[in-house]
Amino acid sequence: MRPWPAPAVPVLPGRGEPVLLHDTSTGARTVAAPGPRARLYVCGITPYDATHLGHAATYLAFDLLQRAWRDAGLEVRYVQNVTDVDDPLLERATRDGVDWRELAASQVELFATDMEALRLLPPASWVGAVEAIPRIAAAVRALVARGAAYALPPAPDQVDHADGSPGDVYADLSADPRFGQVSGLDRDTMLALSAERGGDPQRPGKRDPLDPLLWRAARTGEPSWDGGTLGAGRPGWHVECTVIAVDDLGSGFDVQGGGSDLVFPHHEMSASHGGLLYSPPFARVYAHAGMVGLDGEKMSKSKGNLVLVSKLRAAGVEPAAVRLAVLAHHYRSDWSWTAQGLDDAAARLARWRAAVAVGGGEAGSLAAQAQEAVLADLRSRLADDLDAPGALAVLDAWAAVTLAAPAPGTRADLVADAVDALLGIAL
Ligand code: 5CA
Ligand code: ZN
Repeated sequence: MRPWPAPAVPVLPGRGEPVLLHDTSTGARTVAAPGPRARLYVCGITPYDATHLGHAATYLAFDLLQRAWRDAGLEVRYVQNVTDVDDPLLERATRDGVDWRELAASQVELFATDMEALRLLPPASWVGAVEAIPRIAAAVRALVARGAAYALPPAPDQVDHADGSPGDVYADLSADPRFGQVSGLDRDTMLALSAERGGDPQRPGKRDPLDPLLWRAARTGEPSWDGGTLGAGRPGWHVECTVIAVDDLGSGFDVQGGGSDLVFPHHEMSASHGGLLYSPPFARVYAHAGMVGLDGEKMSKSKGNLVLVSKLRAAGVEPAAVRLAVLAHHYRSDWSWTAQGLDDAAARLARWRAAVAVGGGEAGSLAAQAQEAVLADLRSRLADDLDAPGALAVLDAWAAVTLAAPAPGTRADLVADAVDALLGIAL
């Protein structure tokens, strides 16, 4: 897919610090990418509804990471997928009487527009599941060939159940000694989350209730593709991300990212497939953004309690204010979107802009030194597990001092560039 256009990113003097990130799999902070290249995969949208603030917050977290990496001199390669064929998308299309491909295409388009408005760095490679199906099918066949996957008997509702085609194919988790290392969860929790998040632990005939679907045999009324020896069908969700990530970034890439709702089963299973298909580990670090809610509930397409980026834009809200409202929360915390948070962000943006307009000064002056200190402090806040609230506090303090002793007509260009490059906000 063609990604949205990239925003301009000013190059700052000096260099940022190596970025430390909390790794879900170890619970410890670690250097996110030792360099000189940084390879990032972030799980993309399932395009059946418009971008909500939760999605935006997750992508913003990894946008901050990339900006900090670039500032630290790393060459960043960023890949994102689009889950453009999946049960929820097909169900929504059927419910609304639209073609699933048209629904996906329209939502992908809207997402790209939202991302561009929010000035998110686009992925170098933006890959739809559908376009990757031949490669995914090959990976599933490879798992079957090495005894790490098995087919169930054909299901009665399969299109070709009578002609000897195999049934649905599942990964055999007992083939993977590393299974469980990403999430570190106990089995009961895994079972509960599997049922909640797209798994089918109740399905009879599986060797282990947790075994995830790799290939779903064709059903009447569902799209399907030729899977070779797998028969006609479509891929399971986790193996899609495994293949799309490793094909582009190579096994052992630096950071696998997404929201915390993906820790289990999605990232656990993707890592399991990846570890068996290629040389382990699948990724070096697993990083997860907290869940954004509305009125105390997780914001989700299925619950319908959404604040849409596109609606806010249509209502005239400045995207920079949306960005700042999100960045007021640490990426790992769970938080709720509020109108007050947006008002606060707009007020903060106005204060920073007023300070930039009067906060410059000659080289060597106190005002110039204050700007250099801001840049150093922003860099150290962001290198510390992307502490955006800490970065905002640095700027608030600078703005307060600057506005108390303004030098009208002197623009604080260094601060403006730093906020633009590191936080993605143009002042
Ligand atoms: N297509 C899959 C990933 S392969 C998927 O989870 N799609 S999604 O559209 O449901 O979510 C897209 C991204 O937004 C994922 O990284 C997900 O973890 C994140 N996300 C979803 N809901 C929220 C939320 N309420 N708060 C924060 N992040 C969220
Ligand atoms: Zn994914």
